[in-house]
Amino acid sequence: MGHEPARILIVDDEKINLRVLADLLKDKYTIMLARSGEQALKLAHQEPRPDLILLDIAMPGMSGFEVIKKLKHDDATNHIPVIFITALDSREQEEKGLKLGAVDYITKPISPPIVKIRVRNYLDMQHKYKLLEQKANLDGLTEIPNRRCFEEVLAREWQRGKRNASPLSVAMLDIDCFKQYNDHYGHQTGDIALQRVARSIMDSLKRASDYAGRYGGEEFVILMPETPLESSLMVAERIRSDIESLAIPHALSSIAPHLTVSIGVASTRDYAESGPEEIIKRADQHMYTAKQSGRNRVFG
Ligand code: GH3
Ligand code: MG
Ligand code: MG
Ligand code: MG
Repeated sequence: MGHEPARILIVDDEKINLRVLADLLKDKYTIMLARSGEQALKLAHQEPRPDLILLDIAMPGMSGFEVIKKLKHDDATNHIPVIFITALDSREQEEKGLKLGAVDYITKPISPPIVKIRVRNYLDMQHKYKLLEQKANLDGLTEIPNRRCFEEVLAREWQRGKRNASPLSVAMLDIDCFKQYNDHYGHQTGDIALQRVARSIMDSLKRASDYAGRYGGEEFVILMPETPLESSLMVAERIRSDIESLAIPHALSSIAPHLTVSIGVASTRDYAESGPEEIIKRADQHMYTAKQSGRNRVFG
């Protein structure tokens, strides 16, 4: 999140309510305002997304309850904490609001200092949550996405490819003779080589939708949505040759005097007949074929 001020989306059909809340919070936060549920949903989807939403319930058109339902049903917005700020002060309404996933329920008239403190507390929590989420998704050594995160993205891209009937390709990369590399240069130098390989893979990817992760020890995986086999083979070849161009010395390699990798590539053929594990399996088999046919090459 850096040190940018947090963004708060305030939603209320009455201008005066928006003004009161905005005045209260504008010194410390970036404020976005919406006068209706429809407008709120639009702003919640805009990048950068709000870090917190203060949501009125009674509004003409879409009510706050409908807004939170939509936010919670959407992967892009369901992580954003929502606080209801409302004149509806019955227990049933409060229960309903919290059941729908709001983190808090504040009734009007508000107490400005208490609203300020609650907002700060939820933003602190949100910040910690984001840091933890980042840690859970990134590989500690190479700081690129880890296998767990990759598998989540793969599952999502698989569904999207299936929906749009668009091709999806996966490349599985394995460093050649890496055991000997560690034996000769030591584990720490091996770790540095892994970091350089990860960086090089990221640098070789040109499309924003391409996605790379560390799959295992010295294995990396690249996901290329909307990419047919021929193009993904070209990407894989660029990744391979970029890594070779790093010219990381490898005295004990049986392939070359520098570090090389073997890559297997697979593309979806039939979404109906298989799942995401199947494309990984094929990419892996092709990687072994690349190994068996001499290493330092792409097979697909
Ligand atoms: P091949 O060309 O067939 O892939 O041979 P290889 O030696 O690379 O394959 P093997 O699977 O036998 O060895 C993989 C090595 O990768 C062994 C392991 O010590 C090393 N390795 C795995 N994870 C790490 C890591 O995090 N850091 C370091 N330095 N080495 C690692
Ligand atoms: Mg209202
Ligand atoms: Mg391996
Ligand atoms: Mg290897």
